[in-house]
Amino acid sequence: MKRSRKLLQSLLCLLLTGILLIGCQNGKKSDEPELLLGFSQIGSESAWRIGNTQDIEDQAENYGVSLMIENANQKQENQIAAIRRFIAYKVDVIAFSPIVEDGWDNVLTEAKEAGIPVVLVDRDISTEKEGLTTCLIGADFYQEGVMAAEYLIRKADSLGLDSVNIVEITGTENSTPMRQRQQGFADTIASDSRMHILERIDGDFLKSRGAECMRSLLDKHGDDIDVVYSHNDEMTLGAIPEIEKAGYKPGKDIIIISIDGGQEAIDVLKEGKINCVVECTPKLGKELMETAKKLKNGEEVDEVIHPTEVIFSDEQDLEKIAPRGY
Ligand code: GZL
Repeated sequence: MKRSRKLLQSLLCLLLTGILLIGCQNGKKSDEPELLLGFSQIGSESAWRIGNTQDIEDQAENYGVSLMIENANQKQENQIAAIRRFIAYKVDVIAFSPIVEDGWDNVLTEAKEAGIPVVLVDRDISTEKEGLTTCLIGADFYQEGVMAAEYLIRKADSLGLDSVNIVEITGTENSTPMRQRQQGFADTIASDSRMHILERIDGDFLKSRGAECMRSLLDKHGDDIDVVYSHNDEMTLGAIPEIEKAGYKPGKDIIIISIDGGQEAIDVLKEGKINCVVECTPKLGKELMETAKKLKNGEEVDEVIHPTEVIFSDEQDLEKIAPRGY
């Protein structure tokens, strides 16, 4: 009898310890108030986006944050509707990645009037109104454009080129990454008389559009194209087979510059079919959870949080690139 009571007591202790550990493991102390975060995600248009969603879900788990996540399937109206649902649900914090910069004033005014702080993730908005958002957590896209152009200038120097014709496949019209990657690149090549932009075409960050755009650019400019500057890996990966079908060697006959740094593009970089990939990390979840917790506790938050980013290019030992995780 005594033995079975002892056994029962030790089993109970083990069970209790297990429960406590799970509670701590979630990063939320048992006495910490629940934090309900509503997040509107643009969609699943790229490996970058899918990686960003996964990281936010993982970090919500790690930080013990209750996450309501809605996928807008590339439609601004779906994001606006989701934000309205978060307001009705009285979440503690709203976060979203705005597919385009304009058109948010009304719904963000409603969030402000409801006393719910809003965090921008990945992309920015453009507004005349004050105080609609608290913080922007995302890449310095302008600097990404600068790094892409600086690579091209070094590449032109190393090849001894005296004229460089560029076609640019841009991301979603009026989105922050599209605007700033274009501006950073343009400003950096502006003083280099060798550089000429033959044409810019909107690929909407999609692989299928990247292929269509490349076909059109090749039909129009053919042999004149020296460089493709693509605003994301998906469009680059769509464009490369079209370049090969047209009889050109990507990475050799045509210099290929891309942005994001997902595993698939890095593998193609290692094959020598892409020359440079500028990193744009999708791993913004940790900063989002820490910012949301600060807002919940009424603490000050930084206005802008930029992750550190690098470039991967044929100037480096590519075997040293660690697995990318997206
Ligand atoms: C960049 C992000 C962009 C990626 C694309 O932070 O907004 O959107 O570069 C994604 O892959 O579609």
